[in-house]
Amino acid sequence: MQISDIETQLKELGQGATEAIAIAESLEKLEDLRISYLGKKGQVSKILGAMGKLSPEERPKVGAIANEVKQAIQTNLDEKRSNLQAAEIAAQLEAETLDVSMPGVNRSQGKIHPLNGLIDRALDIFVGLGYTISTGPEMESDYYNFEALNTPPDHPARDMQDTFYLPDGNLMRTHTSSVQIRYMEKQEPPIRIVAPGRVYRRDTVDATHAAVFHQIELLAVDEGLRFSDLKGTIKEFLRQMFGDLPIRFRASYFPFTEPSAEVDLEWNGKWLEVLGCGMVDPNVLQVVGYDPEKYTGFAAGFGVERFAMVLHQIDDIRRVYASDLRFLQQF
Ligand code: 2U9
Repeated sequence: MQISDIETQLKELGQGATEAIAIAESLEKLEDLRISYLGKKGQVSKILGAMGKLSPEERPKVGAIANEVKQAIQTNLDEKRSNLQAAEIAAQLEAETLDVSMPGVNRSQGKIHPLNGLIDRALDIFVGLGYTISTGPEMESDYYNFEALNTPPDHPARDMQDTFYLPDGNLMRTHTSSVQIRYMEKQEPPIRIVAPGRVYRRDTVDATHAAVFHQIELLAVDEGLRFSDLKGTIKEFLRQMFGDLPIRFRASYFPFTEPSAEVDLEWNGKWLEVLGCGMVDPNVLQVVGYDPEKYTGFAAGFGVERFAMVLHQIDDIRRVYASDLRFLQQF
């Protein structure tokens, strides 16, 4: 083989490479071309393999041309690669373009449930009046729920129809008064506590009755507490809760208070019953070891759902638990 043949072949190869690189349309294709031209077993190497047949004087000449061609191919490849990469990034940016004029995704913010909001408000008022919050178990013994609260064995509240009894003889508390008995067993007067929590009644569920509802109960025991203290406390609480509405006390009966009263609130021309209260029955004080000659107490209790229904004009208690956002978003 003549030196001129090798030269021609190298130049033609360089020409062909330039054309092939120019039309390559992907980085993969470009890599194939690089291997095909400049790889160890590539076309340039193949031509240079024939150099062995040339004279020692001719070899450097051909070597120089080969280097030139190699260099030219490499430069072409590099240039094309950066062009293809730029095009790839441009295409990616185009595809990922964010349209800032699109409407945003609305994530609605969570809110306090109206019942919890009301419980928080009521507790805040009592804490402001010097009361401490106290809680206790929802599953109770007959003793803490009834016996200690002066509720006789034949009282209707103890009936199977009215209370959820558990197979082991325990029951689901029907009021939070059991919390106050437990508290009094451990603490000496003076006491001022407020007991919020879930209570259970085996009742027919309708628009105004739920099997599970929430109560807040209040208890104060001290020397010299009188019915007027109870009245003042209730009046102040209702004033902070509902505003300055007319209220009235009506004589009533509860096993654990004597005397007892129910409190009504005049709302839109109607008297609505909102809570029960009374002076703690001396028998209850005796049971927890307080001297009824020395101490007197007053107590009050109300249903949170009933309060919410009056305050927010809700017609059916079941709405409060339905988790219907159309209802909840009104608060
Ligand atoms: C002790 C002694 C007495 C708590 C009281 C009421 C009156 C009352 C009802 C209101 C509606 C229950 O939710 S309701 O069904 N409660 O009328 N509760 S006095 O008396 C106590 C509490 C604890 C040791």
